[in-house]
Amino acid sequence: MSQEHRPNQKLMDEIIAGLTQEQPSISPKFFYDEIGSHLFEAITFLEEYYPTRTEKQIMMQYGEAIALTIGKSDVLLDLGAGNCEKGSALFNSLKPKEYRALDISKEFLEQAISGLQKEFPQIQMQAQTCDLQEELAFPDLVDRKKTFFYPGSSIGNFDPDAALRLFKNIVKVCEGDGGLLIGVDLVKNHEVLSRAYNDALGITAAFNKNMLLHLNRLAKTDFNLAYWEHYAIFNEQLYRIEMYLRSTHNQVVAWPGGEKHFDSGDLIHTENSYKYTQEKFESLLKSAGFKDVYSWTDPNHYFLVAYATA
Ligand code: AVI
Repeated sequence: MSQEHRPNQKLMDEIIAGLTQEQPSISPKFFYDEIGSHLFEAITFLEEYYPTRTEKQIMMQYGEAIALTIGKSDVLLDLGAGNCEKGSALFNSLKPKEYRALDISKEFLEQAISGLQKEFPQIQMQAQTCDLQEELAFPDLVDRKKTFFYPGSSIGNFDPDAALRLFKNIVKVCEGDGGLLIGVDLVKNHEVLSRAYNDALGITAAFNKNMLLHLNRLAKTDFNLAYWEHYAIFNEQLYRIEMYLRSTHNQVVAWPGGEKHFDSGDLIHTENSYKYTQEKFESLLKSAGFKDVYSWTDPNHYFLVAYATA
């Protein structure tokens, strides 16, 4: 039986607790079932969604300078590694002795690693399950120089307090050596931001709505996708894109042992995607305890790649 078909009481409780709040909200981690992961990959190819290709351009243009700044590292720890494509692109320049791929699901990582291991037999590779909301600890890597890698502006999906907690945790685990290489999306023209989350093809809408299918399987809810629509706006006060699912009808959603009424127009919050100015992001890294911060950006100043030393 796959993990998905085994009822997981903890996840069910988390989902129902989120749905029954006054402002219903579901964690963005529930986007990423198999279809959701493919839809996210499709998003990264959209003309409107500039972050992925802009980060790649920065990494290609400044790859050498970035590698020189980082210097030698024993272990490359890839946070939210997914298919390991971005992490493995650093192997030739950083030459790590060991690669540790971390993500919520180990199954997916192991597949990616087994292919990579043949190409890079000299690098010791390991997949590890990891929830970045929880405390990170690597007792087997004490005294080894660690480079953490967190690309794609995934940090934007944490609120700034949670981002600060994660950064402090990384500083602690680095034990005064190594650091963090991270990509983050910058504040920009609101039209550009809004278009990136409201693409004409409707892939982001499908990505958002697919979460309901995932919830139907995980929590046995009976969401009818025909009664929900994608809604994404830029919150100018909080510098974040907010994504919601909006009810298009008066309706009742039921699950074993409960139900909730939604009026037409009611919202379920599904994601925040924070955008930073370069100054704010660098000062967030410094306030977490990183010593020096080196930054690289693109000519439009759309995206930032930073290396912070622990
Ligand atoms: C994964 N994360 C950085 C994406 C973002 O831009 O916040 C997720 C996403 N949501 C809608 N489009 C992309």
